[in-house]
Amino acid sequence: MTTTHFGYDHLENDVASLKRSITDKLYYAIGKNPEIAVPQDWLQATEMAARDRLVELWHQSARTHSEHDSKRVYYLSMEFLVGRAFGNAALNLGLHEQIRTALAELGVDLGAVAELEPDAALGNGGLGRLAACFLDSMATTGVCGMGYGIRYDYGMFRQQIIDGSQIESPDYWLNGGNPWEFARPEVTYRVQFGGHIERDDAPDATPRWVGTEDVLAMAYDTIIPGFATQTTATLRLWSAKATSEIDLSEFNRGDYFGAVEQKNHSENVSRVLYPDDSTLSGRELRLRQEYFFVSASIQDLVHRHLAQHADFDNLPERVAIHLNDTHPVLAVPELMRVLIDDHGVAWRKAWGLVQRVFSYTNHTLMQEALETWPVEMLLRVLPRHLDIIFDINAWFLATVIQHSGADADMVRRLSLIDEGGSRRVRMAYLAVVASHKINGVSKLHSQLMRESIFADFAAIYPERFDNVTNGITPRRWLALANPPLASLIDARIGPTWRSDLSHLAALRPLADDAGFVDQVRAAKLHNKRRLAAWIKTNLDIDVDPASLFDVQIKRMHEYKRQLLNVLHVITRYNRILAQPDAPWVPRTVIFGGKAASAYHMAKLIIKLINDVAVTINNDPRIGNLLKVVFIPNYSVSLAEMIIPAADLSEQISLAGTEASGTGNMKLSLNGALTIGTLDGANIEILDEVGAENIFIFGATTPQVQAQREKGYQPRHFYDNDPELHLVLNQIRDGAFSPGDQHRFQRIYQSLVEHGDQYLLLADYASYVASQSAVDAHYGDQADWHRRALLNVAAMGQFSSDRTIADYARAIWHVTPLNG
Ligand code: 26Q
Repeated sequence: MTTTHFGYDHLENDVASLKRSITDKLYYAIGKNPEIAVPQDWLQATEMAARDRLVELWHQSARTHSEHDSKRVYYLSMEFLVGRAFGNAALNLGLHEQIRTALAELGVDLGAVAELEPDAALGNGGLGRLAACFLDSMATTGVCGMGYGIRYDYGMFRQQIIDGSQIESPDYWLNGGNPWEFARPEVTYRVQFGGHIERDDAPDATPRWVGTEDVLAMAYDTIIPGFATQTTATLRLWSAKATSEIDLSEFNRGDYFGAVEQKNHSENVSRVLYPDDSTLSGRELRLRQEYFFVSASIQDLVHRHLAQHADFDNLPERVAIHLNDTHPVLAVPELMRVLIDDHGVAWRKAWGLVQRVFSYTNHTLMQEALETWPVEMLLRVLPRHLDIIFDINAWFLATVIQHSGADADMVRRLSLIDEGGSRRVRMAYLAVVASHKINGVSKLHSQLMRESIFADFAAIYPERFDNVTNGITPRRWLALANPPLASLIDARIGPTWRSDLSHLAALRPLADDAGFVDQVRAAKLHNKRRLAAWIKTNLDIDVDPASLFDVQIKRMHEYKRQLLNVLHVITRYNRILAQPDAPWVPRTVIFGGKAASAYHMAKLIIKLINDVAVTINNDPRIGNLLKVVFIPNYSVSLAEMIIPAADLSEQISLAGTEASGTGNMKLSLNGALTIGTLDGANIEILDEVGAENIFIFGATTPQVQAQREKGYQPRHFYDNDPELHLVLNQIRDGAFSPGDQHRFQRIYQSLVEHGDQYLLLADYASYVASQSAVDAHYGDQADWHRRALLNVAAMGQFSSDRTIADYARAIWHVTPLNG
């Protein structure tokens, strides 16, 4: 099938044409005159003018990929944490300055209207943001990519801090309309739930899945522009719609409100993003969400395949389907079902195709975060898929018994069904058995993955396991977020780093150019002033832009050890009080991050940070030497402001717990020095920047294992380190919670009495010592910013373009067009 080119692609990009497009949109699409337009109208009109230009590239890209007969990559993800689209579109189109000028000539300030765009926060954190970076890089490098996910009505909840505590409220991001999406009512699939299976007596008769309650999935498409290329990618998100049967059947019984309720029930499936919270696992609505988007996506891609090909024989040559964690793994039995039940493909043949099509990325080793679903629930919600999973399990176990001589114990360990207690399906095992490649997201994580959770599988299928270290898009995370630094870089090495980040290495010699290093310092100061002004306006806290900005921004999780950071903050507070006249390096410690709504300890840590902040910020003896700021509602757009202003990047997870991290890459790319453990991608950052340009502390993974094996005793550290002892007692005895002496007792108990699961006390002394080394280095500003520049220069490896090139070559077997 060829795409017809109607010759409509004619939009010009000079300032006059842009002005014309914007005022036309304002007049005809928004229905307003410039005289009565409010800033939101100008934003929407400008977005639509930019979008028209993207549409031309979108069609162009479809033609190009069709001419090259590109193999398609489908990236299945429950989350796409995209953030704002406008600045990114303008940047990628190369129209930022023209649009700024066009708007200025219309009397509108680009910066001010751009701030009005809500974030598309359809993700929790790292995994969702990674998916967004991957779309950007697929578009840019010319991989024929499509992201499939859910068009949640409510994205990641909004976080307010009230009296120091997190309060959640819904994020109805679609309120003002979404000018970036194209509704596709004609692209609608039926998704079945419940019912039962009917089988005829004939041995190979196809089972029929009947008596189901169905929901419709309707497509919404968003264009993902590539940077300075003619190629784009597409994000197709599914929204749930009630079927007309529902309306009719209830309606005919005269039950109008019953019909409306039913409709609501069906449409709830795409209502809200689940917060990353393992305690919520097992929720049936979450299972329905997973199946809903996966079923629509599989039907859609099968439909597209059959429009071009007579059968499925070449499916693995034409299509790669990637599973972003196990959340979309029901795509495996769903593709089996469609092939077998809907298209009459034989079981063994279908399974052979499936195994060559799927690949899977694991993002966590933590046992409690691995997805399992009760057999009972699957039987009720997806009976046919449970059948297929049992068949896959039977095939798999028979194969391992035959080829590896597995004994009963090994069979029990390998089984896709956990028979202990209530029977559950192990989704990660299903993903491993069905995929030709399984990868972790950093070298350490991939190694630990092979040695721990998938050890038995790695013994059977060693060739399937691989590493692909994460990356970030340099467009959003440097070009867009940090114009002062970007233009300094441009002035010295040119603009090509945007498409090939390894070019940043050319900055290395400039570390010896005192003039340039001073410009880097000035750019950082500019960004810090901007953040300080934001903090003053929004939180009414005075922070000194000359102080060291120490930043920890990420989801609140015990393993990430925000609490270790707090222990250091209190230690520093005590030390300043003890020696007020010592030459302290002034610091501003900045936190940001959301806690899952049911994660009580994470919420208590937020409260502690805020109460410590109140105590320290209002202590006249401290003055400007130490400030603590918790920035509420951390988001992609806030990250774009905070990251360029950071001096120090806190990456302090317990070794062996953070799969990769990607904030670590963003901060270093923006000239922050890392203080971190030998965990996740920190290790690879260390390899690139060199030990002199990073602050490494704490136990290594083998040391953590050894510590645990010999029986970790946190109380030993409490008893033997007087500074630590004092800090823990202060937390326990209410030094930061005068109104409620016992408020933080549970934090003390979890550390001293309940085993300190993440070994904070073991790493405390080395962390505090490392923080003192940070102070010493910060004192020499020229040298500090020289090291900061060397961090920037060393980040070439961590572009998501490199990551996508790795996936393209080793996993998807596709050739990027702009490679
Ligand atoms: C599971 C069940 C029910 C509800 C929610 C979830 C859920 C949702 C999101 C579980 C996990 C997540 C997200 C995980 C995540 O973001 N992991 C991070 O992935 C990054 C990209 O690879 C890594 O850099 C981080 O190290 C990893 O923590």
